[in-house]
Amino acid sequence: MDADTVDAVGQAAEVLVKTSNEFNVPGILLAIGDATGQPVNLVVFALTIATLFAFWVLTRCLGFGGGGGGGSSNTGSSSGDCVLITGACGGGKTAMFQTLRSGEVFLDRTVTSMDVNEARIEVRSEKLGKSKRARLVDLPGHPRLRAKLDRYANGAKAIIFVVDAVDFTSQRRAVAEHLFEILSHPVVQKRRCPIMIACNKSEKITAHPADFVRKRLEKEIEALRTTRGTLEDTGGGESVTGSVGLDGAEFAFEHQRSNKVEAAGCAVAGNDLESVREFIVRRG
Ligand SMILES: Nc1nc2c(ncn2[C@@H]2O[C@H](COP(=O)(O)OP(=O)(O)OP(=O)(O)O)[C@@H](O)[C@H]2O)c(=O)[nH]1
Ligand SMILES: [Mg+2]
Repeated sequence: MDADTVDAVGQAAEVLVKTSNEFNVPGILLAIGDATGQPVNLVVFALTIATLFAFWVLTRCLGFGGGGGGGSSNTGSSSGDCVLITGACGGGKTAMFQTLRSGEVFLDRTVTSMDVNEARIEVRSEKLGKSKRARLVDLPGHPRLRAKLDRYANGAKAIIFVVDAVDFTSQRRAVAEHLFEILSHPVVQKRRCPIMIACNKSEKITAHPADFVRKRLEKEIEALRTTRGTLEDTGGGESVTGSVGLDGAEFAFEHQRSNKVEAAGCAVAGNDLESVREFIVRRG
């Protein structure tokens, strides 16, 4: 239950207490009992059930208990039309999700997401002159919450991997490990999801260009592939579920057989998200 729901329940409880203080509730119940010819405890029981049902209908209508971002808590697995927004903590996934959803720049968030945000929205690419309805899913970047990918991968049509293009150099190893997890994910491979590396915060003068990020990630993934391969050979490592890159060749995104990978710059700041919108319209 989120803070809004807790507030709403608290307010409803206050109203009930106030109402029962202001009105003679036992007297009303006795009157209903007399009028219907039913025992008072049966009337109380029926009223309680009716109140709970009404409260349940109200909470569903107001959309409480959804995915925290104003959508259903459905994983979208049946329709297979989700565009997953993933990447390390602080890259700007939630800011991007909220901005795409509302059309207004959202840069307020400073806390790390603990839950998934989900919403079905209309995305328009001015460059393509086309729109598309897509279910966007913002997954938390914290390593302990990354298992959420397993829940949503079945419904994934495309993946946006958000990178903080300013802090990229210091985070490149962790970013590459996360991307490696996604590239080797058996469901992501099976579904042949196209992946966009969205190099966010590009409005900053210190942001690295998308091409730099892409090449650097290729190098890091090559290093990971080598160490993980060596660990597996000696029986000491976790098994990697799907293979990444081509055997006998240095890792390059263009060798990725099951997933097409592209990289582009963007900035939630200034709503400079055309590259992301275009990707969603083309691939989502
Ligand atoms: N300068 C700049 N800051 C941005 C941009 N996009 C997001 N931010 C800021 O980056 C910080 C992190 O953004 P979030 O959207 O919370 O990051 P996240 O990827 O959802 O992080 P987790 O939920 O922890 O995985 C916030 O302070 C945002 O305001 C951008 O384009 N430019
Ligand atoms: Mg977030």
